[in-house]
Amino acid sequence: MQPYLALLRDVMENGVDKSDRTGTGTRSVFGRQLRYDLRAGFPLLTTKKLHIRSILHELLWFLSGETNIRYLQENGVSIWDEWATPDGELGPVYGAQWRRWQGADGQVYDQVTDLVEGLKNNPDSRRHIINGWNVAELPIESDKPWENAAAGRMALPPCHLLYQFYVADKTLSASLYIRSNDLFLGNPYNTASLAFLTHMLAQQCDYDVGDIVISIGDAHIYRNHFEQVQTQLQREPGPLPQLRIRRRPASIFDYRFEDFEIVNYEAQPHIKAPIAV
Ligand code: DHF
Ligand code: TMP
Repeated sequence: MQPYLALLRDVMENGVDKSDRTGTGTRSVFGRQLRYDLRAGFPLLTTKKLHIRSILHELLWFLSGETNIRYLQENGVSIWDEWATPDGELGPVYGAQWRRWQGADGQVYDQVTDLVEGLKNNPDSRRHIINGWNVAELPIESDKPWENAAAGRMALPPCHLLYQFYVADKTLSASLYIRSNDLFLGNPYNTASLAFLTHMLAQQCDYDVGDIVISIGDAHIYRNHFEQVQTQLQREPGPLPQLRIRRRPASIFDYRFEDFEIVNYEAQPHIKAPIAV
């Protein structure tokens, strides 16, 4: 996780102080890339304990096509609570675009099913993509996420919006574009989530795992996270844990939370930080 810690340092030292939609204020840089070799271990932060439950349930929820936070709440995950309507709606966010992209032709497109088919049957393709940036459903009503969701639009435009996969030598790599990244809270979740998804797809297609590459547009640290970032930068990272998947589910949609086991995750204590809404 050295590239992550180096990026935090880069932003603190070279970033520009900016105002932002939430009124919190950030320090940010534009255009950075982080790369992790999944063969070297599972890229979970060791300088701060992460809530693996939240990360995994969120990913299973995306894959199910759900966009109501009910499933998350039933599983004790509260990471999307602040953005939803009182009914738990988030509008057509990730799950909707991944599984049910509504074409102008009236057709409904399941990008995840198509992706798995493509990875299996046409590995050399340069078109293994999942795109969350559906222009017709972006929020336009308001700066308040729940007001957009109530109007049937996305509560937030997708942050992790473009996934691309690559197969060479029977090894699967993944690349993700994140347009806006909260480096202290969001980025460690985004990295682990992409790593889980890459392992699952590789298992389904009988490939080994290769690299994950994360490209970030606006890479920022919120002003009210500066102290937490300094604490983290004083810590020494430890060895990475490993992922074990206990069985091979019938499809990419059949994974359950209990199928995943993270072994040897020895992280330093959690560091609390307020989230900007
Ligand atoms: N808004 C902002 N300002 N930053 C985000 O990272 C963000 N992420 C969203 C939605 N909106 C966002 C979705 N992902 C937490 C982490 C990721 C996330 C939402 C919330 C978070 O609060 N993490 C806490 C622990 C919470 C938990 O897992 O129960 C943390 O300390 O990591
Ligand atoms: P924005 O829509 O004004 O860019 O605000 C979204 C904020 O949420 C921004 O700080 C980035 C952060 N974020 C992540 O870093 N990762 C995520 O996965 C999500 C959903 C949000």
